[in-house]
Amino acid sequence: MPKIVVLTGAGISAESGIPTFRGSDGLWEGHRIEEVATPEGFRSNPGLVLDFYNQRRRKLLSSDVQPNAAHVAIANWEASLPQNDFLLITQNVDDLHVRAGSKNVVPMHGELLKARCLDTGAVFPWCDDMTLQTPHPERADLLGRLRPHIVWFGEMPLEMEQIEEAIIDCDCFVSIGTSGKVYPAAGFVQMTPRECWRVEINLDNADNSGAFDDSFVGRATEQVPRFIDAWKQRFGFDATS
Ligand code: BV8
Repeated sequence: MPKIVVLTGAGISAESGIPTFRGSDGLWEGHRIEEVATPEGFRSNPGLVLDFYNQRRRKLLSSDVQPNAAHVAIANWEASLPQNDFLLITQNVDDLHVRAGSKNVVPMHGELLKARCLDTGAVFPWCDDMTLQTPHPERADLLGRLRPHIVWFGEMPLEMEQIEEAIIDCDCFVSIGTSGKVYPAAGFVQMTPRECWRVEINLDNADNSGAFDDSFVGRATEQVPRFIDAWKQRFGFDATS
């Protein structure tokens, strides 16, 4: 049974109304990446960083942000396969893949709807705003000792061992909606075995497009279902399933 690894980036959530990172001249909702997505930025201005993530968390929790047809197509594809043959690695910190029904998901850059204790590293579900006055969920006497459970630049992404184990052994690696600019995710395609089918689905060329065998160019909601049909034909699966 083919082992499939899917890697997604901000492009797969774009049609759900979540802005991509490099869509608008590299600014991130009006901020430079260094000031809002690095440990240094958090240390020098924690209030600004907490507010940046509060804005994104509120937007994610608003009713106008829902999983789109690409998230759903991937979840249905996974559901049609044996459980251990499919791994979805996402660089996104939204929960749209899980809300669409995906099960085997690794959020390698963390999760917007989780908080982390600065002192113990403990992680908690988190849907509210987070400020410097926010009490610790387990220690009400501790204020402002939380950070977003997000992997910032210069920090080690999560579950790298599980990720690398899956990639070096997969028969199909498909990268969806990522500019291929951020490592180590952008280097995953280079770690695939020689006989792996490497596919890129993107609105336009990414920095690492040359490393893929085939490209499906266009919006994820259109191209992901097209790709899955092509995968079913290539691996002899009934296209109607
Ligand atoms: C680390 C969380 C080491 C924050 C993010 C070489 C090797 C290793 C590291 C490095 C290296 N060179 C440099 C580094 C350091 C750095 C890095 O890669 N820098 C880049 C800028 C050069 N990497 C790191 O720091 C990583 N950590 O390496 O640790 C280490 C070792 C030992 C000990 C400690 C540490 C950590 C990186 C994680 C940073 N955090 N996110 C947050 O979300 O708030 S990264 C951030 O950018 C996002 O999470 C996202 O993952 C990432 C990339 O963005 P994309 O998802 O690709 O989005 P983008 O907007 O760029 O592109 C969207 C694409 O979609 C476009 O191509 C567009 O055309 C397409 N699209 C748009 N609409 C659609 C569409 N496609 C289809 N349909 C559509 N509708």
